[in-house]
Amino acid sequence: MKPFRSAKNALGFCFSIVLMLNTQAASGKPNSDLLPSIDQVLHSGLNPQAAVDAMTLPKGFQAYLYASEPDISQPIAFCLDERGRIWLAEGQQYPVRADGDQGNDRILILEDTNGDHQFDTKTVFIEGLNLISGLEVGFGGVWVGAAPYLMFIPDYDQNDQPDRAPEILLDGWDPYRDTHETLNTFTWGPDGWLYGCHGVFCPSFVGKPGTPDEERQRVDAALWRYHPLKHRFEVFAEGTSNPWGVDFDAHGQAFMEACVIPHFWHMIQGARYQRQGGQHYSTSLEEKKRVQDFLPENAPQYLNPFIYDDIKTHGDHVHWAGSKGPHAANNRSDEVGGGHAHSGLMMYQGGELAKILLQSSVHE
Ligand SMILES: [Ca+2]
Ligand SMILES: [Ca+2]
Repeated sequence: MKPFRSAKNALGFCFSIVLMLNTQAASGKPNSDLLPSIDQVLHSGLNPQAAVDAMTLPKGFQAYLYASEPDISQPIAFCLDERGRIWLAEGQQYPVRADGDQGNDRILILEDTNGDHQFDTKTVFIEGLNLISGLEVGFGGVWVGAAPYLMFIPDYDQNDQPDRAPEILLDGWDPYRDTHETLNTFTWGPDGWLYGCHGVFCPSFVGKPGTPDEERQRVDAALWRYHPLKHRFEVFAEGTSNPWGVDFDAHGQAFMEACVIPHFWHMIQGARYQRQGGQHYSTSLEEKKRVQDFLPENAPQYLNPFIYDDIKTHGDHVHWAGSKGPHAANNRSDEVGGGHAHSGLMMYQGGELAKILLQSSVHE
């Protein structure tokens, strides 16, 4: 495994917060003898290095602690540049956007200059961002999601400082409702477009600044993409729940993860997928007649005559299947949704392993 991949895994592990809620303490009531024992979370509360040491890895893999608190704080997104450096967004402002455009978020550049798999230099690229939720580097600068904006911060001279103020490319991303679902997981696709995810309970109406309401693109549970040169924006596929992870396999096929409902999805351009809630906005004419009353008055319509049904999950198991039924675990951890949230996905197809999926599962 390459060091950068190892670093990404280690850092991704640090992002996961393992917190076990004791239902007895939370409710103030004694445990019923009828209930099974509370989950034993063996590795909760470890310091970052101990947590990495406790990881169980596939054969041939190694994990290293690349960065942790107090050197970084509230990491909400990161990416790698062509030099193997990590660009990391600190989301201090989350979950509430500050009034105005000035917030407390910043972007750091972390570099391992001596090859020991730990960062040893840290550069502050920019401060004062507000509700940052995604970033990617490329085309001479940094692409930043900070609702209500998708921005580009140029660094053409590559001195690791912005050449000028951020340029607002798109606005209309909802900065108020469920801010953990807004634009995230910026990833370059094999077609050169910038891909990103968007969740289900914070509908956005996206367009270039000044775009009239009726011409804006509704984005609400979706995989979207933006062309960095032509500056075109579109929904790639609609549906799922709160996706926070997308990657492409060696054939260029997109895969996305989502929370609560089934977690793994093969994303096909123009397709429509099962939703956690709300109404589809990509509809057939017949469906449009049926859901018209539920759509906001200013919601643009996207008719697709070839929609016949929702595409379902491509995974063969789920981590959380609701609080009832044969897959409801022990009726304890699932009461707070343990195992139903995910943040980070990578398709790995190197070495002896033909194809594996690395996925972060967040327990709360
Ligand atoms: Ca180092
Ligand atoms: Ca610069």
